[in-house]
Amino acid sequence: MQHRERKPFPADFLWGAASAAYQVEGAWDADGKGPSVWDIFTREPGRTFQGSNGEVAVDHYHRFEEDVALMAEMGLKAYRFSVSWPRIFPTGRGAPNEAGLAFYERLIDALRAHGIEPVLTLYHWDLPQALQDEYGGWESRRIIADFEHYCVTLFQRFGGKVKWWVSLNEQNYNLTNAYQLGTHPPAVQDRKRFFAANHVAFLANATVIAAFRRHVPDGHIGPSFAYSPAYPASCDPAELLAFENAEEFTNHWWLGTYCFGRYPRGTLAWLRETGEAPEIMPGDEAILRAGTPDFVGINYYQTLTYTTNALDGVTMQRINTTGEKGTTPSSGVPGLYRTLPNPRVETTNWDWAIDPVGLRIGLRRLSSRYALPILITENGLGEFDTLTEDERVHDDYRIDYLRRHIEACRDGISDGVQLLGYCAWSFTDILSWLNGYQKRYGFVYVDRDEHDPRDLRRVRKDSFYWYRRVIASGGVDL
Ligand code: BGP
Repeated sequence: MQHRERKPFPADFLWGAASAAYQVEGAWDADGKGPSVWDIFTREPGRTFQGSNGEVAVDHYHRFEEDVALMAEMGLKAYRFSVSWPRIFPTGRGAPNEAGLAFYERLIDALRAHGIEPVLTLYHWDLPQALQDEYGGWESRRIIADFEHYCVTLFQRFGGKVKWWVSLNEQNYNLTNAYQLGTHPPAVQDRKRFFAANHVAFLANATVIAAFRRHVPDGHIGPSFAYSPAYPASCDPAELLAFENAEEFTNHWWLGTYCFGRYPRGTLAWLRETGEAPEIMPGDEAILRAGTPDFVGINYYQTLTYTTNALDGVTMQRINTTGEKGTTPSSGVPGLYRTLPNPRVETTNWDWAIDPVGLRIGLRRLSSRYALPILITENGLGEFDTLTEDERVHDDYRIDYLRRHIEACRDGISDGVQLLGYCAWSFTDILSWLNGYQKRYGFVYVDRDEHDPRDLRRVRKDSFYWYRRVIASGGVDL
């Protein structure tokens, strides 16, 4: 579609930036916080890039006022952050830790004092270790009640001040890493257990959305989904079919279940054939149907291109976590699909396709199929940055990436997509789960590396000033 005149961004568009507790806060055992699965996992040798962890991270826990002041200077309209469950319930349940709640209250109040809308993520992967030990975390239905208790505690405490909520962050990506690739805790490689844990996560997600309606009736809630729209490698019908398989299995398996409250039938039939389907108990579908979201949150970084994969073909492979370009292997599911590099698009040093048109395509696919508003909860460029001697970071490559993706948002809006906002990933530099501190995303540089937290000084990058102009002009001055 080529429009003679494109629509503007809406006046109340949420121009934002995002983060996650484990990646920014540090203070891993401060003020009564219990250990999360990531606190323990990162101590095991070989799990993360150069053994990096979030014990200090960028010390946002102690420096949030400075960070919020930078957000205000930038003119940010929204800030998406996550609450660390073990900060609130050190062992996952029981009586809340008031010091943990008080920290988030101070953060929320500081944001609101500057007119910045808080977007609160309930779960961004830092499960209390106690629940992993006690009943296997997401593998047990017992987590549903504990997760609901934790979420309702936050709804009751913050529901009057926070109107935008994200339920689970990237259930698809997190659990794929945790139960297929073995690269997130609990580092299992078992597809049957993967689909079982994923089913429990769906039930937990729907349960808290239903609870949210009772506690925060004027709020909005939805999951954040890691959306990599699928492309076929060619117009060969066999490759078209592989692409359809990928779009169904890697995207609509989750989005369809969230939005319609039932599993896509074809996908479920295939998993029954392979013996990997989750056990769906009487009443489960009613729970799923009663907890559908107000919006679809998407984390968009790249498209993926697919070709056919034989029944004895390639399996899932781990991603590039070093920044050595061209080291990502083909990854897939035998009998369904496997990935290929897309020769038509550039890639980052971590081999992620840079594809703003893919964002527009993805927005339209979801908008047409699910007829819900969409909130971009993450989009950004992870790259090496250089701090110059005169304390600058000339990240023109990041500006270029963001500009083209924001253009794609405007195209999507012009195509009829109801886009609520855009949260760039990330505000400050942060810990990348598996890639350490060298893969940077922020508008604000933080002076530290994998081994040395140095002084954690904040330095505004060129992209900081650029995004400030974008926001001030309502997305006109790109
Ligand atoms: C998403 C996560 C974020 C963030 C981002 C960038 O999957 O929700 O927490 O980490 O991806 O990924 P990475 O850090 O691997 O480059």
